[in-house]
Amino acid sequence: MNGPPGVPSPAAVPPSAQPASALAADVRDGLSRTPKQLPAKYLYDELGSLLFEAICALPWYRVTRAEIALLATCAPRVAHHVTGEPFIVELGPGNGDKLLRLAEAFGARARKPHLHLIDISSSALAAAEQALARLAGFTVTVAHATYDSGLAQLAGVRPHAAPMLTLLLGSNVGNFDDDEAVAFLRLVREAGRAGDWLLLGADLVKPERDLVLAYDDPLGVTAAFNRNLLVRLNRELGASFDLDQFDHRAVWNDRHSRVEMHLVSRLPQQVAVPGAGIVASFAAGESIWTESSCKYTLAGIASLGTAAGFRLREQWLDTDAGFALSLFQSARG
Ligand code: AVI
Repeated sequence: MNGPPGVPSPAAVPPSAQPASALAADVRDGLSRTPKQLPAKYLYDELGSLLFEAICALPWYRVTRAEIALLATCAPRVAHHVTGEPFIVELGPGNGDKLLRLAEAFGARARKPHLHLIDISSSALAAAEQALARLAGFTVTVAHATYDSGLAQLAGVRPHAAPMLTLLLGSNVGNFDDDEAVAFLRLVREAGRAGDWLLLGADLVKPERDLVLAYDDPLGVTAAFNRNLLVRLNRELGASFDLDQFDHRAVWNDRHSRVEMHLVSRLPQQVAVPGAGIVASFAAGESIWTESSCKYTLAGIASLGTAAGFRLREQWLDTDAGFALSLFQSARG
């Protein structure tokens, strides 16, 4: 989602549906700012999505594995709370693995939940749909859309009487800054009704060394994920970024409780980006800020939900990996 400086989510516009002009406008704007920055949503072209999947398998990036393990404990409790024949929406389902595990906890019901996937990546939607095909009796629908537009369409898709459970997992919320996160969670709440549910996965503050290793791994996968953004700009906007002249850097920003990813220019240079109509000048050591990943305390997660109009109902914690799942309910009246 987000985080990236001022961007709502890794979800914004599907790469395939992304008009070149939107990318061009964002690049023109972002590279004219001080500090230079680019929306993190542009990290997720086809190769970027594959690299992110590889990141999730790295020993140093524990978010995905911790969340999947925690789902085993929490899914039956979620199913206990969310009664009836729910409409379950996942924002950014990835390969569908987490939703599959959660949905299995509802499997004993005579009337199965309706699963609805919203993602900017058509390849992720296809993979998730395939994974969920294993579930017998569940209806699965997809929206190839940004989170915002997918949420805006929900009223027309959701069966009238169904309680809604929205999943925002994988610490995607951390890619927003706190104000953006509250605004986004409010959007989620407003897309539903009083009494609806939100399951939020969020990564916790942990020792700086572990955080930096998670975003600057010894195999260089995260570096490739970050630098692939320059590959994309070269391909889609005819830019002339020399990959050898930009270093990946991950830094812990204690004041804002976030890991920031940057691409740092090794030397003074000018880079033409014809598709955006600019030539960007870099000083040696000057960076492009490409992503922020906020890290939370349990109380901080509760406050985000409360500020957006939710009430915390239950929280599950992996103390070893430092990860939490929180079940919120939209406040009534
Ligand atoms: C998608 N998002 C929650 C990931 C994160 O941890 O911020 C993206 C990521 N960037 C580098 N590693 C993983």
